[in-house]
Amino acid sequence: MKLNRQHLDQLAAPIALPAYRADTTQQGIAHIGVGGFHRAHQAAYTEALMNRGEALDWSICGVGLRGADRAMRDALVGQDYLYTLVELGDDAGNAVQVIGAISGMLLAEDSPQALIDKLADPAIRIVSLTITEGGYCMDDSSGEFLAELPDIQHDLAHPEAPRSVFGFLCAALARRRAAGTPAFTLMSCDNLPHNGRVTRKALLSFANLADPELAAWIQANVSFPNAMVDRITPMTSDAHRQQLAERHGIEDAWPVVCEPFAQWVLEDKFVNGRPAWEKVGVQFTDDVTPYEEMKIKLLNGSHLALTYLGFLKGYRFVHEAMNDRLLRRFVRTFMDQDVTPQLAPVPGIDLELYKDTLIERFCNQAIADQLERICSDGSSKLPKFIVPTLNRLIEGGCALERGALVVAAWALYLKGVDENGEQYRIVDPRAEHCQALIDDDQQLTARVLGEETIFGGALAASPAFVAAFERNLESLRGQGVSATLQALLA
Ligand code: CS2
Repeated sequence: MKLNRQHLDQLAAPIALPAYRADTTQQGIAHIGVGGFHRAHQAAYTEALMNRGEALDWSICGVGLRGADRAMRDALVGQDYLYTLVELGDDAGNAVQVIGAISGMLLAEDSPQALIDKLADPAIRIVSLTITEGGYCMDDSSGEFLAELPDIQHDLAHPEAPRSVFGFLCAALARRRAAGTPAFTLMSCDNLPHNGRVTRKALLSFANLADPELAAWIQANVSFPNAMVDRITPMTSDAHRQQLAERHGIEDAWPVVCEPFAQWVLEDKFVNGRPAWEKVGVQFTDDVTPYEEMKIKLLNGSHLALTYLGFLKGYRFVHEAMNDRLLRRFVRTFMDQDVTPQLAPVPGIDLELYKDTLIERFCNQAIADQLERICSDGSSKLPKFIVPTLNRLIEGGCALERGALVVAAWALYLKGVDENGEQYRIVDPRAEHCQALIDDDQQLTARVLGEETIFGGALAASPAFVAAFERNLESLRGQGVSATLQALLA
């Protein structure tokens, strides 16, 4: 049965359905970047509230800025924006839910004006973002806005027909200011340390170049809450679609599969109201810093520690890599020895238990999370997820062997062929640039570690790190992943 509103009443328990009427809702959030994660996280939390009869004026209007977003819009529009969320755990029952919290989706490509109108609409009081770690146009080593990027230059020259997220946000905020409409909260849901602060810096940098008066208004009127967001959400595969059709009779063009676990810790800084998300499990706090540091360094950082080694060894799924005794021990040792000593105490969280849970989550076989997904965009994930950890290790005179192995594995992964001779593609907007770093064996170390946009300056400046990197790279090449790990963990 094809998923749409008309067919909803043919679905029955255990499939959970929207418990509210679509015609009683109004859009209050515009979300830029409708992918699996948004649909498994913010939209699911909002749906839970709507199912209690609340937040009906916070329905979500999806927004796509890239040509690639058309496929998602087409899939959703064909089923009245409904989609299925399937939670898969190894022992938990598999919860299946149809979600209706998204009630429309606009594509910048179709009409930049319609999109600016929407973002300027007084009913929209929150604009949220999942535009990927690399989407904020920030130089990771200097922390400065990359104003010279072609899309940014384009938007500064053509403010009425923008392409970039910051161009659209400024165009809409200028309209709100002129019309006397209150500003919106700009809420990042990407895995960046201090994601609110980074969003603020990027938007204000752009606005200052475009119109300093507007920048001052934004500074005074827009808020940028920091958030820690967490839910492992693999890429939807054809197998997922087929499973849903076979097991539950639902034909969904783009369902979402995720783990049962979800967490959202959020600063309560909303200038124009917000849904009462605290009623459905969101934790509000004054300072997200310790939570996001814990999550990014332990979860996202360990994902990177696992993924390049696992991929080189020939694994393609996270749980497969975790079933490798050596890899699993390496990841846990990295968490315990390298990351944990750097973490501030996290209110209400037992770090040992948190790490046990992470290991369990990584082992989830039912969701079959793809290593390719974790490997992707290394050039923007490494600086956020792992370089801060390495910098602290170097500063503290700590052991560098494990950290250096992670970077060496990434460098070797860029060759595009694993230990079994299997070739694969490098998914990264900067793939070509990164692959050029490892082209010439003579220069490899200096080029890789000297790549400041990814590693800053500290790795290349540390003779101990350089030596550890070279040892590990040589060992990976000569001995392979398993022997390298065996020696390192001995
Ligand atoms: C992953 C994240 O893409 C990655 O590298 O580490 O997508 C991770 O699955 C999420 O942050 C979990 O919340």
